[in-house]
Amino acid sequence: MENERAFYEKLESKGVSRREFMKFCTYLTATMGLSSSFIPKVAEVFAAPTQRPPVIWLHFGECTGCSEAVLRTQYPYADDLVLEILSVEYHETIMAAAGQQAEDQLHAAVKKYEGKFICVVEGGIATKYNGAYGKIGGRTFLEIGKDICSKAAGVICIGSCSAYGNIPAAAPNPGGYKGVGEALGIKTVNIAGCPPNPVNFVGTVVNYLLLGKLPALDGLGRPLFAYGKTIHDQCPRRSHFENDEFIEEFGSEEAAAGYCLYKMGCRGPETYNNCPIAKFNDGTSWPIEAGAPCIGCSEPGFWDKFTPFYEEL
Ligand code: FSX
Ligand code: SF4
Ligand code: F3S
Repeated sequence: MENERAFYEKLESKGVSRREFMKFCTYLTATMGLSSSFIPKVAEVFAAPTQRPPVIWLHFGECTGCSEAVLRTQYPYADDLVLEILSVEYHETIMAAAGQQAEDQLHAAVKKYEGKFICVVEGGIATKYNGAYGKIGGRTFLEIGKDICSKAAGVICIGSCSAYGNIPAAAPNPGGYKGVGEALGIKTVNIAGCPPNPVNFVGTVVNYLLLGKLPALDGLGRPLFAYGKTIHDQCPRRSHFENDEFIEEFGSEEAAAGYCLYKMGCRGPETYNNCPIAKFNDGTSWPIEAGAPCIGCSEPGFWDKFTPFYEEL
């Protein structure tokens, strides 16, 4: 109770009312595919956390856009997410330590929480030439991945690079980059997308804290609540060529169909993600709403599989 009061006071000091917070919890609960009776329980995960799972967050071959996306989650504020519902023990981008000090912290955290920590991984792993195409502190990504992921309670791949290889694995891929699951031969939860939507990461973590288990996954390791439908199935532009009113508004069936970006190469019909519903930057917009065709960033084989992007499927 005391904690809860302090939590809401802190929110208010940041200009977020209790009402806005509950709106976020409603949105998150719906995104997670849970019934509205879960809204107060979801709120409690943030307001009165009972457990803070230790997290070790690794970076391999990537652009750090995934961390950028999470750090820009308006609510929960990154510091709340990082410091209050998770106990992040190591994260190169946001930690103050560097060099040997950072390495020491990593090894101390792995030792202290062995078998108990969640390993979040950004970026793919170079596998050719014993992993020579990617190193930190004298060790290859391959060595680090083998060592640390094998000691974790579970591995969450954030972004398509760690999930499936993505841009680091694009042709000609001299370093032999692969996704973490494939490179290490392990099962991972994959929050796909380049970048992924932070709400899908937050939803996965909250699901774990709330129900004590990971959400149901598809055959590619992606949480079904977020990746269960194609972009096309949920796309508002689809209605334009299927709805008589739009056809009338646009003057002809052809003009209404032109509003759809299919002929510009849209990969929405083959891409599983919840962008049309979750959107980005606090629901501001998403690629197709902004006029850009979906390029299939949450699918295995992206980037190569979908290029040239402007060619019709
Ligand atoms: Fe990859 Fe993430 Fe794309 Fe970038 O770390 S999924 S290149 S947005 O940053 O890994
Ligand atoms: Fe489908 Fe893309 Fe057209 Fe939307 S814009 S209806 S996702 S093809
Ligand atoms: Fe990616 Fe397509 Fe969404 S490109 S961000 S899956 S609309």
